[in-house]
Amino acid sequence: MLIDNIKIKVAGGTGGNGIVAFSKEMMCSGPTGGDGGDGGNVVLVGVEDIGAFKKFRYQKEFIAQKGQHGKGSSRTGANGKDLILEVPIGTVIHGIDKEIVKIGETIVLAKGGRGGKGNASFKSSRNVSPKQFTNGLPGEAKEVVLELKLIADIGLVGLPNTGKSSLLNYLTNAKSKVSNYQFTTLEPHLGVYKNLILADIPGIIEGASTGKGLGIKFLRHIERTKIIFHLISLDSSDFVNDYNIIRKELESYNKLLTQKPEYIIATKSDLVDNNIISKFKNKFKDSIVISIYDKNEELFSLLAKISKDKNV
Ligand SMILES: Nc1nc2c(ncn2[C@@H]2O[C@H](COP(=O)(O)OP(=O)(O)OP(=O)(O)O)[C@@H](O)[C@H]2O)c(=O)[nH]1
Ligand SMILES: [Mg+2]
Repeated sequence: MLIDNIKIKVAGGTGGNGIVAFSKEMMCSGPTGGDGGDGGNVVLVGVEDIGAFKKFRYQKEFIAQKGQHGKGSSRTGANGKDLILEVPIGTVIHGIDKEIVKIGETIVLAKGGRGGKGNASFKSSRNVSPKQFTNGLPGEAKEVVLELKLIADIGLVGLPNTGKSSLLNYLTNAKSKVSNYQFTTLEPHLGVYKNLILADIPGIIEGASTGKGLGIKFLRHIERTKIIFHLISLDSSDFVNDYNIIRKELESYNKLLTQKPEYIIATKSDLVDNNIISKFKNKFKDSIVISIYDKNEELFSLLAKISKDKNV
C-alpha cells in the first residue's frame, strides 16, 4: 500500500551544556570551560521514490542528535548531526505550510537547540575567574502531517480497464500491473518519459466522488498535474458517456481539474475497425488514437511537443 498521509513527531537535538573549568597551569589560571555544541536539526530532503513514506509506518518519532557538552581548554563540544528524513517530491508539510517540490530540496523541520556557554565565555575584565555557565537549550519540537500530492507532468485518467497502466508501461520503464479486469491498479504509479513524469492512477467510475469503487482519494494526485490524458477505450459501447462520467467526477472532486489542458486518447485501436475510429474522431475532433501494439506517431509527436514546452 502506498502511504500518502502520515503524522510524525520531530524534535531537534538538545544543545550540549557549557562547562566550568579552570586552567591548571600556575602562571595562567583563567577559566577554560568550553561551550556546548548545538543540537542537530531534523531535515526533510526530497527524493524520487514515491514509496519513501514507508519508513514512517513503524517509526513516528524522530529526534536529532544532541550537541556534546563543552570541554576543557575552551574547546566547544561537537554539534549534533542532522537527522535527514527522505520524503517523496510532492510532499506537503501541514503545520508549517511548506512543500518539497524538487529532488534534493531540503527543509529544516525542527531546529536543534543552541549549545550552552562555558565559563570561558563569561570572562571579562571585572570577572576574571567566572564560575557561570549555561545549559544547552532543548531543540524545537513539533508534530506535523506529511501528505503526498504527486507532482506529475501528465496524469492518465479514465474508467477502469481503459489501458492507463498499459500506456504508462509502454512509454516508460514503469511496471504498473496490467490485467483485463477493473481496478487492477490500486495505487498511483509514476514513470519517466524523457523529461516528463507520468502518473497512472487507479480507474475512476461513476459515483467515485461519493465513494464508489476506489473512490476519489487518488484524484488528489492529479491536482498538481499539469496536463491530463483522458483515456477512452475504443471497444466501449458509448464513448461520450464514458467521457462525461469522468469529467463529472473530476468536477465534483475539484473544478480546477477540469480546467487543466486535457488530451483525449482513444485506446485499443487494434481491436476495432476503421468505422469505429472515424465515429470516435467525429465526436472528439482533436483526439489521438493509439494502440500499444502500434507505432503511435501522433502520440509521440504530442509528447515531443509537451516535452519541448517544458524545457522552455
Ligand atoms: N488489444 C489491446 N489491449 C490493450 C491495449 N491497451 C491495454 N490493453 C488491455 O486492456 C486491459 C486493461 O489494461 P490496463 O492497462 O490494466 O487498464 P487500466 O486502465 O490501467 O485499468 P485499471 O487499473 O483497472 O483502471 C489489459 O488486458 C490490457 O492488456 C491496446 O492498445 N490494445
Ligand atoms: Mg491500471
